[in-house]
Amino acid sequence: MRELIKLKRFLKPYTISAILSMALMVVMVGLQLMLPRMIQRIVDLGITPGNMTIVWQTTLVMLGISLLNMAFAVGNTTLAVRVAEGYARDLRKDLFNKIQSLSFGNLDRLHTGQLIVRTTSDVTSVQHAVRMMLSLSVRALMLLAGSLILMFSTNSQLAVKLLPFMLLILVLIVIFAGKLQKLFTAVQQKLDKLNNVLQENLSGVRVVKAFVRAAFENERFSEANEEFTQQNIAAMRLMAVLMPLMKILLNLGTVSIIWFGGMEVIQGSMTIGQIMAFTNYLMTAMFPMLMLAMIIGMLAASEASAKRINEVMSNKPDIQDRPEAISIEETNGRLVFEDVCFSYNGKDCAKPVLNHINLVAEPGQTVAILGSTGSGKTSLVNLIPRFYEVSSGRITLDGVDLRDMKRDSLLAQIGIALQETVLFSGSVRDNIRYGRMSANDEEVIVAAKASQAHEFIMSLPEGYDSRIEQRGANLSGGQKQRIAIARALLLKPRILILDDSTSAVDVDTEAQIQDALEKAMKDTTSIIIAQRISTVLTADKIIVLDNGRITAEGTHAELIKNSPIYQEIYESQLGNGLKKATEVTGN
Ligand code: DCP
Ligand code: MG
Repeated sequence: MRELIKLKRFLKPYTISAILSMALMVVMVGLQLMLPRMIQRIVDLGITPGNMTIVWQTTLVMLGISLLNMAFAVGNTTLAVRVAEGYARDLRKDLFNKIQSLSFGNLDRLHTGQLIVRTTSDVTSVQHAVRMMLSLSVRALMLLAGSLILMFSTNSQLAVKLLPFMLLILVLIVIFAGKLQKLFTAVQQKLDKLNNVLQENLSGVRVVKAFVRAAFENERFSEANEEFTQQNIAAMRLMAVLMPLMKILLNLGTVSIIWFGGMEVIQGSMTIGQIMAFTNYLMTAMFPMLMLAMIIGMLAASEASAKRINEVMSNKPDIQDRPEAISIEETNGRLVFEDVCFSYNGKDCAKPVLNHINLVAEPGQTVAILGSTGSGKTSLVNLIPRFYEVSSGRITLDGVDLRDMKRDSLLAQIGIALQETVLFSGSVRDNIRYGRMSANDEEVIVAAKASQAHEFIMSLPEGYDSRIEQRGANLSGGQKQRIAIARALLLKPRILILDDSTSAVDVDTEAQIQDALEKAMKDTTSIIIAQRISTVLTADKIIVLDNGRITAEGTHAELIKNSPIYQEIYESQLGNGLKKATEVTGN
């Protein structure tokens, strides 16, 4: 219950509806508890003395009460549903907002697949708990207490005789509730496992097919599926035992009431009507107990869900604005790394991914970053928009530490095309405008022309209105990259970051993109990560990263003369050209 209680703040806006719904429930239970009394009245004062007036009058009253109860039931359910649905909606909204507020570091630790389960089925499960609490549990507890009290007030001697019997039922129910709780928790765990297998498989379905692992994956899925099924069957089996057992006990109860009560009737100390009321109260008391057992069992599953929701909720974004952070409006775009060290596990610089990074990018300059895979290129550029925070040292923009700026205002200065191109389902136009939906068609076309995307977009059946499928499934790698570059350019940023954004584009197109960028982004500080050396030839500054350190820095002409590592890369990529180039620089 602890985890569920932590989420009670989401009920707050619905307090009035919740209280109203419970109040209706109280009235309903009260009315329901009156019915056995009426039966008693019909038998004792109507049928036995042969008074028809009392019989039909009381019958009419009972009918009225039943109808009234039905109306109240509709009201109660409507209110309870409204509370539970509103609660779930708010919870989902908060979870979604929370996830949006998290930084890259948080997201590395929470898995996207799990986040989907948490915002959907976990919320639904907690919502069920709320509904059960609001309607069933109140009802069950009240019916139980009410019918017990009324049994005693009808005939306390008979009630006392039945007491051991009722205790037996209670003990049985407690035992069953404990068992059910265990079983439902296990069901939830198996469901989690099934979900995990499913998610991993679906997100990697292409790889599964490419490596012909379908049989293996089927096996894995079947296993999880079977475990889930068996666990469910086990839970249901217990319920299947519980129901008839309760029926037998109920019948035993009725028999003993008639046995003990019958003797009293013969002795004249009890009426037939009282016996009938008694059996009715017994029934009214039994079913809530059964309900409670089930509720307790199911709460276990909701508790597990609540725990996982709370796990997400308790995440604090790794990166937050300092209270004294300033908002930057205009920048020149002078970017300086001062002895930056960075590691993914926070402040610890013992095993850094980047170390002793010193780098100056002047306004309007193009800085190219070369380096083998895993050398830290992406990590380095991700520090500029503060996707991650430096572990030590600092990065400044126009002399101001990035951490002293409001992050939104910093991001407004930066256009970035991430290494992994992500497009959203929607039109080509909307994908390009993603960062600035107010851009007009002309601006979109200018950006698309600069990234050499205009031509292929125009060749699509509906041009800029053509639909892009989820994650850009209907485009080629190079097409996606060019749309991603256009998206970054459209922001007219002071700082442009392209992380290997032309890796899937052919060399000629890449050269055209560079030409266009040079013209369009004259005042922009550009940081460009590249695998191909041809991409970086014209850069104002080239740095070579190796194992998280800058091992060479300079223009192409300087590096080709002084840097063995650069010469090596150059030779391996443009082997034949090397002689020519050295000849040129040699002369
Ligand atoms: N790394 C990590 N956690 C992440 C991302 C990366 O621990 N969320 C590690 C993996 C590498 C190192 O950091 O050992 C550098 O990773 P980069 O992504 O910065 O490497 P590159 O961008 O240089 O490599 P590539 O050319 O493959 O993109
Ligand atoms: Mg990278």
